Amino acid sequence: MGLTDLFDASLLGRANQAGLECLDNAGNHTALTFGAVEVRSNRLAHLLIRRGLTAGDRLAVYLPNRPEFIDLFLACVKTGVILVPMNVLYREREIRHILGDAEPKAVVTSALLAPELPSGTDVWVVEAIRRELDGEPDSRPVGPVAGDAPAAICYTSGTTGTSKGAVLTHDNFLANGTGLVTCWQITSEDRYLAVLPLFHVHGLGNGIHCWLASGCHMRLLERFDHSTAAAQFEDYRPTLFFGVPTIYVRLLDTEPTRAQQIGRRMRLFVSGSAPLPAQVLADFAGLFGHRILERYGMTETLMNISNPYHGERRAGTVGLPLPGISARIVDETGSLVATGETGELHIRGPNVFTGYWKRAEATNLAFVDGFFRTGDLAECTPDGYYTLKGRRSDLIISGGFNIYPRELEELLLDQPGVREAAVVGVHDPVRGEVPVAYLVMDEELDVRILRAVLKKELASFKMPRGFIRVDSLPRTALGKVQKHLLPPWAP
Ligand code: MLC
Ligand code: AMP
Repeated sequence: MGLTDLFDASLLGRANQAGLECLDNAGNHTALTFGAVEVRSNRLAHLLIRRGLTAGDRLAVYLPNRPEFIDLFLACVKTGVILVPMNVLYREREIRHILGDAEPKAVVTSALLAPELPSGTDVWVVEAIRRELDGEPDSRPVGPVAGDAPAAICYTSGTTGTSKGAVLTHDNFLANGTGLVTCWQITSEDRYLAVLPLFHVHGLGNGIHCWLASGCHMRLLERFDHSTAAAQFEDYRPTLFFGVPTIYVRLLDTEPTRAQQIGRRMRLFVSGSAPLPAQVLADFAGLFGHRILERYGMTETLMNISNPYHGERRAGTVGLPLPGISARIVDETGSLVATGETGELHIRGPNVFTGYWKRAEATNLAFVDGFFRTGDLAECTPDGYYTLKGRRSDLIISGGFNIYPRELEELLLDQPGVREAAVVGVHDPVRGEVPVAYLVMDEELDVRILRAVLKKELASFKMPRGFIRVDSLPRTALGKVQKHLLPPWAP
């Protein structure tokens, strides 16, 4: 069963119902029935075929949240073309890596973002494509796509610093979507306010799939804007919301009477992608009258573990394994740890990806006994609740976006005068963590020049907040940098 079979209950079964509303930053508004979503994606699917794409080809997308993103995702689902979403904050160096690796036939983008793409890329601009679509047929283009066919390649930073493409199949997304709809009791009565970027699995794998699998109504915003967030809740009156912890921290600024009113209409707030501090959970419950449901996932596995909808949503934990998912915690030797002890979390289930694109060795290393090695450390209570206890590898999560220190360190070492570099994550009350760079320099450090150079090479969320000059990096006898011994940084 491919994803269209799952989505048909909405795309065909609710064709005349209002399904989607999109609002961009300029205030433009698009309202579509499920039937219109079906037809728009069918036309685009025909256009892909006419332009020579067939099942298994890759097509990259470099777009913010807008209706064309959804059209493109569905057109790929219907034709078997593999979608390669790219973060719109990525700059040319980061994009070049993904395009070189995934080798897409083209990149679909907007007129505004097109100049960011490396020269020589086959670029399709949505504003230009739109004119051609009117001539395409409204009907479904090709036959069914098999469940084990790849649906998307989602890039995620590996410990090596360069990102790897996680190949996710139709079955992976299907298992994830149906599991979440069931466990979080999402129905066609829900109203889902979507603010997360569709280029990551939180917005795409959870948001879009829960919307289409349940047939609820979705309002899609171009992005989350904390200055207008409360007004969006008041205007749309959602019942369902997915966010990263930074978003919940931002929502704590809402005026109490407005927050209570918003809370009265809401059914469920879900948080994930980064740790939700227990204090934020408590403050949010006090303000909005809702206990946020925290869950845990990864690009490679989609969602794994979730606090229950009914039952205790336990602060600091990510809850219990979702249906069909096995979790285990092992020590350095691969043996299961005793209950309550910390070890590496392994996951097995229909949600787990098939491997990294064109990286057999990395894929081999990522699996053991059929389990995916998440790299996250965890412990489990006797009643089955999992708590994440950090990561085996270096990873900074800032506002829900991942930053691998190694990528920044390699880039810093390429700069003239930089002899050694270490990047660490420092606690930040809003973003969770922010990166800070420690540098051993040959020359005087001119932070302005360094910042200007890095700005061209890095997505904005990866830019170090501080650059600190040190005489040497603390190292172990074996030469490994001891990051915890670096001097503290204050903004
Ligand atoms: C943030 N920015 C964006 C953006 N989000 N730009 C374009 N599109 C977006 N979607 C940029 C801003 O322009 C700004 O850049 C900077 O980020 C901070 O913006 P802000 O307005 O101060 O935002 P803030 O209130 O702090 O909120 C940021 C945020 C964002 C929470 C909206 O970090 C975000 O969308 N995070 C979600 C990431 C996500 O979906 N992760 C899931 C990965 S999947 P500048 O240049 O001014 O600094 C995964 C698996 C799992 O992890 O378990 O889910
Ligand atoms: P990504 O590589 O973007 O898919 O990010 C996946 C990582 O995000 C996981 O390996 C975790 O380290 C982290 N993560 C996701 N959800 C949570 C959560 N609820 N609490 C803590 N960390 C999380």
